[in-house]
Amino acid sequence: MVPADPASVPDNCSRFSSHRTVGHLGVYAIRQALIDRGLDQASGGRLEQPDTEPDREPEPLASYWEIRADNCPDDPNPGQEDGDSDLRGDLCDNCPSWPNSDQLLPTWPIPPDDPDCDGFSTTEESFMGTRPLAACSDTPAANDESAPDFWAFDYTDDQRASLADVMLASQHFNALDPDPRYSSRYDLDASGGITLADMLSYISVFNLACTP
Ligand SMILES: [Ca+2]
Ligand SMILES: [Ca+2]
Ligand SMILES: [Ca+2]
Ligand SMILES: [Ca+2]
Repeated sequence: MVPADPASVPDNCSRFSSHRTVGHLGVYAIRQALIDRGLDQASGGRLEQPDTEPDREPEPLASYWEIRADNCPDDPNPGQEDGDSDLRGDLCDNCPSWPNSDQLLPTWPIPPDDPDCDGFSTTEESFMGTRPLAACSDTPAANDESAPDFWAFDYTDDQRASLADVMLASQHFNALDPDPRYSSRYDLDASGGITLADMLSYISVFNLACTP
């Protein structure tokens, strides 16, 4: 038998190698496209490369690059921090301490530096002694949770700004610091007195709940 011309024999190894190279080039091209669309591994948690090499076989694309949703697609946040666990990263969450995955805001005004979106800035909450990173008491049952309060309007910790809260505040009405009846906890506008302005501030939230 006449030996075959080596040049005419298909080289399985070369074809296989070429297949893998083309396949990997495709993977890298797709990966680059993902990077261009904001899915970059530099920000962490976005693209992962599992160990695929031991079997020496071409890997399906899906297993080669596992793609996870980025909780802040437009901002680099390698740690993917999400303090309120609403699947929006802290960096791009309009209320990072209030679970609102739809990013809808409460009906009351939100001042600057109000991460729990309860209508009071961290400075105001520090003055009143409420929790700046938690807007709502854990349970709707009244008076079953210890201080400090969560929502400044809600003295009864029943997750609602109601007549019961206004009645409690009214016991301190017209008390000016240092009157013993004065307490910064009831001084919602930090004016140094429990005045009509503090009572009237309930109008915008009356009978509303603090739950998202
Ligand atoms: Ca969040
Ligand atoms: Ca949130
Ligand atoms: Ca607040
Ligand atoms: Ca209440």
